[in-house]
Amino acid sequence: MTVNDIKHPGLVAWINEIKDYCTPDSVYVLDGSAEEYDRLMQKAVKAGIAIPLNPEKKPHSFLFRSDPSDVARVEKRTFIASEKQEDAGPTNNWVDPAELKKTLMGLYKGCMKGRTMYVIVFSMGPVGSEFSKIGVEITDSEYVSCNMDIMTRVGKAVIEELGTNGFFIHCLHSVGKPLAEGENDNGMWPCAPIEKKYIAHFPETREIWSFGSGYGGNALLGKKCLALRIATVMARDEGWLAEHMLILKLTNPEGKSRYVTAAFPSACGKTNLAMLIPTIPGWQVHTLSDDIAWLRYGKDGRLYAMSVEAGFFGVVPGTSMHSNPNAMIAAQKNTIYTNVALTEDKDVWWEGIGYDAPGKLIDWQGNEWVQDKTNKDQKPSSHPNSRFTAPANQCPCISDDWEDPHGVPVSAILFGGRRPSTIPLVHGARTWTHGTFLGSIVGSEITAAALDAGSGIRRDPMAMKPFIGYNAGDYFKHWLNVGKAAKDQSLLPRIFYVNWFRKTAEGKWLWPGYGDNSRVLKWIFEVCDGTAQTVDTPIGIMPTLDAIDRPEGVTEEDMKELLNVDIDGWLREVEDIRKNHYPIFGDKLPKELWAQLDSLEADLKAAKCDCGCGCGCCGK
Ligand code: GTP
Ligand code: SPV
Ligand code: MN
Repeated sequence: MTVNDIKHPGLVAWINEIKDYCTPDSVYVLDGSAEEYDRLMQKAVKAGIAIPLNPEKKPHSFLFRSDPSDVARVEKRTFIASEKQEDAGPTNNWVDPAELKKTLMGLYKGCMKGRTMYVIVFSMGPVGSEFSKIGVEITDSEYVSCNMDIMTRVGKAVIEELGTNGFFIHCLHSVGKPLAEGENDNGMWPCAPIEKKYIAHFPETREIWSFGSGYGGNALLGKKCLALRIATVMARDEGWLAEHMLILKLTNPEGKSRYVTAAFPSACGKTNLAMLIPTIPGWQVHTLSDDIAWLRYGKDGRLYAMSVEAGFFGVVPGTSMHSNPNAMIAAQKNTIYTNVALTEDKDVWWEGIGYDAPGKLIDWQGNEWVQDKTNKDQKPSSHPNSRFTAPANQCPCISDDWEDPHGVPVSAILFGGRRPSTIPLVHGARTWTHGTFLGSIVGSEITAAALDAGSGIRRDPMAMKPFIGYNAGDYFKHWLNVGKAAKDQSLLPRIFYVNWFRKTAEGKWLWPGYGDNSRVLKWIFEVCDGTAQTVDTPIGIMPTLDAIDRPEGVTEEDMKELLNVDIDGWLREVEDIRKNHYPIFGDKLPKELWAQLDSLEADLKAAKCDCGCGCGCCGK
């Protein structure tokens, strides 16, 4: 399609403005057709940056290898440029918007030379849903265009929905690598050096300007930039929630279903939980989303979650027919692989795929790689943050209502992260406010999903630290307000904190995870039904020792450990929150959350007090 096919004067004007400024060789508007996807992909193949995979092994699929500087989100180069610094808050990098635009204008000038400028009109959420949002991404990358084609709804139907004056979120993207006359990428992933990468958000004007990276959340602007950072701001203004949450449907043996959402930090198990195959007989899980959910009240007073993406951008390493067969099947065809290894017969391979490397490979950096199982220090063939991009409707366990324009009513919200100790397998909040507190203290070991987040355990409130587009203290307040806005508190989802990542002193997993997590989901289902065996503890409600069926290999002793309330560990946790976490938010931290922390501490001390009075006065 061409610009002439667009009947929206505001959009046409913006396209022309960017074209004149970035000076691409040509402009192309995506119609979202299969033929178009192939044409764009062939262009990437010709430029040597896409490798067609063996059609017998992975039909209609391609491998890309990115630049080593461009393998994950870059949080240090991500900016929230709100008018006031205070509105970006303590968890974001802030730059004055006028200054940042000036810097970026310097970089964007002529940046698309030698390239095609693609106009991607896309919908986050089903086309036509009153809750969906339309974005327009202008990009000079075929990789981004093809990925957006899978991850969002793109093209004609969305352009029609936008009409002549519909609102859209402006998303400008360039890889930041203009080409000279006659030059093509010639096998080199195009991007700019790290100090020239900018993932910029202008919350007041709902704009996204991204420069210099072609990878994942930095470049597929519908995902973290729009559906989380900009959407959190819109959600605050409009009274809903934009969250880093999977959505799943859990069905019991009697055929009763409940919907569960779960927020875990990047690379902490959302895709795996969303596609889980229960190990308990008769139970089923179906997937609606593996990464992002938008939640709002329905007319019946319940909170509904809508799935906003159309595909999965999933972590590859560790994915196997054993750990996640649904993801393996989803990514079997029509899939884009990024930064995994290539086999001699043009299939893909990665660490944790479940079988040995079949012969000589080409690793994610394009070098020959031969598996050496005797060498524990061998560099992996695939980058730890290598990803597959696969259409959601290819997933065997996709839920039949995943495109419901109203979303689905949520029974339970889970928070979690990678915590080798202290945090038990599961505990539940007593109220929405207590649940908001649990979300606010989420912590996790750092993963490879961000390039520059350091190591150790970091607090990642609601798994949203890198994705809240405004002041995180105000975001907590907004969570509390959403709870207060409930017509009937008893209709609110129950909130839980789970931890599949407990380790023994020897560093082994204490809990097998994956399909066995269904045992915890079953208990949560029963809590929602009011039939679960529970005990009240200082940290919240918990299962009794035998309330959760034990998987093979988990002894009663292990279960005791998994469900133990480690009073001293929790008191250290409280101290860390009090000293290092909550003060970050200053006056913006809602008093209700400080009060939750105080009462948790008092309850822990009381549990420890053995002088008999139960108040903690003996100081133990
Ligand atoms: P993002 O796409 O970055 O948001 O990640 P995600 O939250 O969807 O994480 P994903 O499901 O891709 O899992 C990331 C890693 O955690 C993979 O290497 C998994 O193998 C591992 N993992 C997932 N679930 C479990 C579990 O229950 N137990 C253990 N031990 N590991 C798990
Ligand atoms: C994450 O990091 O949480 C992801 C991958 O889901 S990205 O789209 O790159 O943000
Ligand atoms: Mn994610």
